[in-house]
Parts: sequence; structure tokens; C-alpha cells
Amino acid sequence: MNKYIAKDIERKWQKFWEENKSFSVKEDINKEKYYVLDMFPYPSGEGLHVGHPLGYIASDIIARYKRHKGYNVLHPMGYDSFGLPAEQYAIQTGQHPEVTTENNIKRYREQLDRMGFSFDWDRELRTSDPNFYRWTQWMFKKFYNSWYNKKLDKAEDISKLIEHFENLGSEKLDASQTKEIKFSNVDWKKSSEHKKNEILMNYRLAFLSKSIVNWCEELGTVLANDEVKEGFSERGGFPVVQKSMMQWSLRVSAYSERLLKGLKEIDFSPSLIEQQKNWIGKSEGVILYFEVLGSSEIIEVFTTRPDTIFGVSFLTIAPESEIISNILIKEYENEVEKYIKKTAKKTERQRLASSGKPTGVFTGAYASHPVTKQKIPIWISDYVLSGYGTGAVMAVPAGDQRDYDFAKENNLKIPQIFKNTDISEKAFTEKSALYTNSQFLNDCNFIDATKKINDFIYKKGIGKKRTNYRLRDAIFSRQRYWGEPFPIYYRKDIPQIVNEDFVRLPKIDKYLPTSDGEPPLARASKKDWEVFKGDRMEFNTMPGWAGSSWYFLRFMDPSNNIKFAAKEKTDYWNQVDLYIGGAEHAVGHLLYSRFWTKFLYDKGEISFDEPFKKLINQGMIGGAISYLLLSKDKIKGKPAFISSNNSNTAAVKIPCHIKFVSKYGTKEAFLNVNQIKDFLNWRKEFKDALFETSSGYKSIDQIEKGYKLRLVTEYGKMSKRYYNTIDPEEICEQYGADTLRCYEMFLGPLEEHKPWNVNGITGVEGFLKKTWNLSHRLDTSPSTDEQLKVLHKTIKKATEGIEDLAFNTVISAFMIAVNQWTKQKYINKEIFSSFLILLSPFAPHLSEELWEKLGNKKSITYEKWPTHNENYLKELQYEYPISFNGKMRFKIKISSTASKQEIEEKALNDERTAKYLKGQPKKVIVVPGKIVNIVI
Ligand code: ANZ
Repeated sequence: MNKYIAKDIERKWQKFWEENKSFSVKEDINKEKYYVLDMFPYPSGEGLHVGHPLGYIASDIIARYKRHKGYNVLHPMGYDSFGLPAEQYAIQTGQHPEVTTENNIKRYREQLDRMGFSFDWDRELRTSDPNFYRWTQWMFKKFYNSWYNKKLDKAEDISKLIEHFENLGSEKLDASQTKEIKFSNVDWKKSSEHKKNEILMNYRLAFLSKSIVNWCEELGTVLANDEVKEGFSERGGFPVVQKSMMQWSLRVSAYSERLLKGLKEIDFSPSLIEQQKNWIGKSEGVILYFEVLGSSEIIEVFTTRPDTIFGVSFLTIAPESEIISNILIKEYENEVEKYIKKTAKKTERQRLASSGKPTGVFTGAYASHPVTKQKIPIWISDYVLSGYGTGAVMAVPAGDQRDYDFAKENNLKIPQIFKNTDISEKAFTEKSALYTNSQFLNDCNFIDATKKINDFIYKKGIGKKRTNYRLRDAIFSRQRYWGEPFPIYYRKDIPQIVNEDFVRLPKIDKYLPTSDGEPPLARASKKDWEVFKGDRMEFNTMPGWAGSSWYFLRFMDPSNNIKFAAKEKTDYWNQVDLYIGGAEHAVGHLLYSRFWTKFLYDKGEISFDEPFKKLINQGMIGGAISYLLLSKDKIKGKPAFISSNNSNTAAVKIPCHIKFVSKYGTKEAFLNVNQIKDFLNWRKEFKDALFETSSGYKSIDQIEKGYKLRLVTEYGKMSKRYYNTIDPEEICEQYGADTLRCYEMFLGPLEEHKPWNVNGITGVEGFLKKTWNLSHRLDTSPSTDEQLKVLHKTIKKATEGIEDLAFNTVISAFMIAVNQWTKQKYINKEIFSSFLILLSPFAPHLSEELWEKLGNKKSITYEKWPTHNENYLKELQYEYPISFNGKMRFKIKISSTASKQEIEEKALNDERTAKYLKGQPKKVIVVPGKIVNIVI
């Protein structure tokens, strides 16, 4: 009897699949397609740990299952290979990021191959490959040459807009724009090229503008909102400040309503839908006009509560507002200037966080209330954001807490407009009160008041309806080297499109900004650029999300060199049927790729406008993190990761590589002197630190004299920085890839977070060994009803479990089946064959091997998925002969799973028994599945 040696079998089948291109697919109109995709990884230098494959295993199970079901399955893999870490490594070592990236990809590929994934590797792509990014540039040009026509609710070619300007100027134009501008067709025609370009930039979907950006000095680049967490960069944890810079942006805001509506058509989790909705942030309200007294200026405010109009006691405008200089009264100039300077340093987050004590300054100017004509003072405050609404608010202290706090702080009036409410301590922010001191709204409820005031506003022309979205245009430039170059050059500072094929990333000497602070690409001389035009090329590169916004399309036709993908192919493969990836991309990647898809749809490039039909976020696999506790005062040169954590405690937690805590639930332990020396050898910077011990903080010398050092263990993320990663290859070497695959699925529901706990792995390995052993007990004798029942139950469970992505329940069902069959003398070959097909998505190597042993010549990959027969699931019955003193008298049907006692009861309670038995029997002999003999 040969033994199950996972390693040997696995290598053999991995080679077989590769050589036979088992998973390579072509379009086939006779077959229904299924596209299952993983979020492609950034190939970092750390390689994969056991948490990463969780999603890949799940998607691989689905891919293999769908092949068995007869689908034409597209299951590709590639690399999101532009990005910061390779560039930072380049800065430190001088090694070209391309080389680093190539090495990392090699390592990823080895690890992925070892786990037996059924990717179609012929379709592999990399975003840093010129054959890929030339199409990203091609799409950028499309964005640049488009504008958003709100009347048609779609993107159109810029030539259509120019035509409109030639005929009508800005009149009758309904377009998405940076700001409202008015000009006639004559103005347009008279304009210089420079001026025309400036006007067009106001509408292009890829546009250059001065914008306030998140600037990270340490990383030397701008970051997107979702790359900034609590004022620090997500990567590296460096401080981020606000800065005004010329930047490329994509006009994502034009698609706000469609991005919102599209959420109804796709199957994303409720929490993800909610996050996207909040990010888009639709709010309906009105714009009201407040005339500035003694000036021709009008301040427009955006409000969602026009019903509170009679409670307005002042206006507040954002410090960045351009109107300030036009209305400012001279004697207030100094104070205002000082205030503006001070607030410019704060980030948006800090500004929002300062609620409770909002700061501000008076402009000296007044506006006229549009209904009551009362004099309303105009203030400046940084709780008003310049990028939202109109950048100005009508302050209603009675109904809005920030306005209330501001009024209290600056001794401004707080008019009461809500009947029977108490606003002596705080604003009344609900909508349940009737109105008072509100003229024609008095005694109305919220709904009536809103309707009345809106009618009034529209009729009198003192305002207009407005729907606002929080979604901002996405900044698209990065001051980095390792990204897609723009197909842009400048002539006299006017950006121009490079019409040649594409712009290749030039080689440069150092990956740092120039001494004038220009991005690294400014180091490239004219001859370093393959295409060089005008006065200079664009120095910025595109952000990481450029390539990832459309890569799923390239997988459909990865080697096409005349188009990003042929239309027949994108028509065939169409939307991604199932997309699996981490929850951290909820509002970044998943919003940008939806936007990008809608744009390509508008341009007729593809025929669907949502990229992902269904999305699943796999949970995280966590690990135990061991920390040493050090006194904060004594640490020199704090590493970045401790700067933001536990700032209020005296101790700093240092993640520690000493893995002596093996069991979960161990909260603290003590290190011996050798272990501490080992730690200090490795982290020399802590040699003067004071360590927390069982009796306070002690230095290393004191510890050597016998104090016990404390070490705490917490459950957290698996990451190199916590020294708690486990390499999947190690697990594959020890137990086999099939065990790893089944084990990760067995850990719990796919979407939940769960700790890695190696204790259970041998159980799963045991199950595969049992399956292997079953193969030695095959027989061609007919299957028993019992064997068939177990099989059909398992088919049902496996099919339903896979469809519901409840993989852990499927593995349990397999284990039950194998245990039951193991108890029997033999197992019918046909039954075992069917079982191998069920098992093959989970443990593909083992299934292939046993399939071959059964005498099959072809791979199991495309074998038809079995279907269950309800008839076999019915309760099985056995017909017991009932004997009295050894003489068979009659038969009764009893469930085959009935216990001895149940069988005895059934026999004794049968009415025919009374004929043969008077009183109590001497003895009842029950042999389950055979006979009942009643001794009288
Ligand atoms: C008067 C009012 C009375 C308001 C009241 C609220 C409550 P959402 O729903 O988030 O869109 N606002 C408008 N523009 C702003 C800006 N640039 N910065 C800060 N706040 C701004 O919020 C809309 C409300 O937020 C608006 O309605 C305005 O205050 C404020 F009892 O106007 B409200």
C-alpha cells in the first residue's frame, strides 16, 4: 500500500497543468463564459504570507468548480507592479525599480505555483510593462479629449464642445466643470490659444488645475484621500499636509449620480455599498443668494435646511474664498490676513476635528437676508470647507451645532425658531419641532415648512435647487518615478498631447527629486526620452490606481497590440462575474474602476458600464503579535510605526521576533536572559532602553541580575513588521498544498477575520490521508444504498456550499463522507470517482492523482460535476424479520439509522406481536440491519 506523499504528487500535477496548458482559454461562443478574478497583487519584497492566498484559494475553487459545470472559465493573474516600495528601495540601493519588481514577481510566481492555482498564465500582465501602460496612456488621452455633457448624461468628444463654443459660447451649455464661466461665441473666437486652452481645461475629463493636495514631504509626493489615514500616509506612516499645486485630475465628480445609481445593479456587500454611498455623499438642498451690502457681490450659500432660513444670524465663508478680498472692510484686513495664514497650515481633517471650538474672524461686511432684509454679519471660519457646496454657509445656530458653538464663541445671536425646545445648552438638530419666529412657516411641521419655503424661494428667484455630492475629482499626478508617464509635453507652458504611440519611462540617474524640487523625471535629459517634444515633457507620473482601474479588461485580450482589447473579446468575456479581494479597496480602487468603466462605455469602447457583477471581500487571517514593553523616554530614533501608537501611555510596544508564545490566549509571558540578549543583538538601538519587568522598568544590566521581562501577546494583522508571518511554501513543504488549501477554507466563513492556528492543520491533513487510503479499498461490486446516500448528500452539500461560498461547510461534509465510507468494507469505484470530482476544486493534486489511478487517461479538470438525486436522500429503511423463539412470523420496515432500543420498541409495539407474546418477553435480541428475535 503506497503512502500519500503530497509533495511528490503536487509537483507532478503542477508540471502537468503547465505543460498541457490545462487552464488556458479561448473565446467560444458555444460555451457560456464565467470570469472569476482576484484583485491582482502588488509584488512586494516580502513575498506572500498565509493570509494572502485566502482569497486566491476561494476564487480557484470557484474557477475549478465552474469548469466542471461546463463553463468557459477566465481566471487570470497579473501584477500591479508600479508603486512606491520598489522606488524607495531604489532610492536606498540605486537598484532600478524594474529589477526589484522583476525579482519580486519571480518570488510571487514560485509561491503561487506551489499552491496549485488554475490561472491562465498565458494572460499574465504587469501594469509596469510598456505593452500594458501604453493603453493606460491611450485611455488618458481619451479622458483628456472628452467632456461631460449633462444633458445627454454621458462623456462626449471635446470637438463637440468646441463646436458649441463656436456657435453659442457658454450659453445653453450643461456640462460638468471646475467652475462656472460665462462667455459668448465672439469671446471664444477672439481668444488666444492660451485662453482657449484654459477654458477647455475647465471641462476636460482629464484636466490640469491648481488644487489643494495631500502632500507628504517624506515620500516626496501627493497622496489620494484614501491613501491618507488620520493625517499620516498609509504607507510608512509619515505626516501629510495640505498644499496647493498644479495637478492633473480626473473629473470623477461628473459621474457621481451614475456611480450611485449603479450600486443598485451590482452585488456588493451592504457595508461596501454604504461606504461607497457615503463617499459619493449625495445631498439635496438649495443655493440661496445673499447680497452683500454696499457692494455688487452676491454670496451664494448651499443649505440642506432652507426651512431654518428665519434662524440665520450670520454667514460664514471659507478662508480660501476668493470673494473675501472684494468685500473685506479695511480696518479688519490685518486680523483676517493673520487668520487666513494660520488656517492654511491645517489639513481638512484637522479643520473638521476642531469642532466644539470653531475659530473665526469678522470681515466687517454685512449681507442682506433674502427674506427679512435684516443685516447679517459676514464671518470667515475654517469649519467651512472651500471644496464643498459653495464654500459659504448661512449659519443657523438654533439648528446646527457648529454654528451654535461659533455663535457662543463670538457672542453672536442665537434666534430661537423651534417651538417648545431648549437651546440654552446646545442646538436642536432634529426635525421634529414646529416653527416659531418664522413668519409664514410658523406652526408648520418640517415637511410643510420645507415645501412652503422652497416654493417661495423659486417664485421669488432668491435661490435655486441644488444637489451636491461630496465626491471630489481625483488627483491623478504623483511626483514619483515608478509610475506611468503621461503622454503630455509642454509648449510655452501649454500642455499638449503626444500623438505618437506612447511615452516610455526614461532611465534616470537617481530616483530623487531635483535640487529645484522638481519630480525625478525632470532628471531625464532630452536624449533620455524616446519621444521628446516641445519645451519639456510632463514630469509627473500617474498614480497607482491608473492601471488597476482597467486591468480586468486587458486580461480579455492581453497581447493585442492595436487596441487595449478587441471589442468581440470584451463583448464575450464581459463583466467580471465574481471579484474577490480585500476590504481595504472599498472606496479607492472599487470606485475608480467603476468610474473608468462607465467612461469607456460612454465612448463606445465596451458594452457594459459596471465592471464587477459580484464582489466578495475575504476576511483577514491574523497572527499573534509579541510585544516587548519599553519605557518611552529612553528610546532613541523612534521607528515610524511607534510614532502614532499608544501615545498616551508611558510604554512603547516593540513588536518582537521571539516566537516563544505558541498558544493563543497567552496574554503575557517572561523572557529569560538569553532571549533578551538575542533580542538586543537583533535590535541594537534598544540597548540603552528600559524594559518593563514584573517590577517596573529596568535596564538590561538589572534584568541580567534576575528581573523578569514582560512580553505581551495580542492578536492582530499578519505582517513582516510584526514578525509573525508564515510562508505558505513552508506549509506546503510540510503538509502539502492541498492541505493548505483545504485548511484555509476550513478555518471559517470566507468573509470573516480569523486567527491562523496551526493546531487544526493535522486534522485536515488526516482527512486527505483517509481519502487516499479509501482508494485502496475500491470495488466494482454494486454500491450499497448507504454508500449512495452519503454520496448524494455530499453532492448536494458541496454544490450548495460552493454556490454560497460557504467553503468551510463543504469541507466538513467531505470529512463526514470519508469517515462513513472508511467504516465500510469496500467502496464502490463509481461513487469514489464522483467524490473525487467534488473534491478536486479544493484538493486538485490529490484528486488528479487518484483519478489517474482509477485508470482515467484525461485530467479531472473538465469532468462533469455530479448532480444529486433526491431519491437517495430519503431516509433508508430496512425490512426486519421478526422472530419469536427463532421462528419468523412477520416483517416490519424500520429506519436503517434507528438505534437498538428503537428497533426493539417498534417490534414490541407492533399489533401483530400481541398474537405471539402474552405478557413480558424473556429477552429481545436485536441485530441492527439483520434480525429481531423475541424470546418468550
Ligand atoms: C443651514 C443649516 C441649518 C444647515 C441647519 C444645517 C442645519 P450635508 O448634508 O453634508 O450636505 N454646509 C454647506 N456647505 C458647507 C461647507 N462648505 N462647509 C461646511 N459646512 C457646509 O450638509 C449641508 C449643510 O452643511 C448645509 O446646510 C450647511 O449648513 C452646511 F439647522 O445650512 B446648513
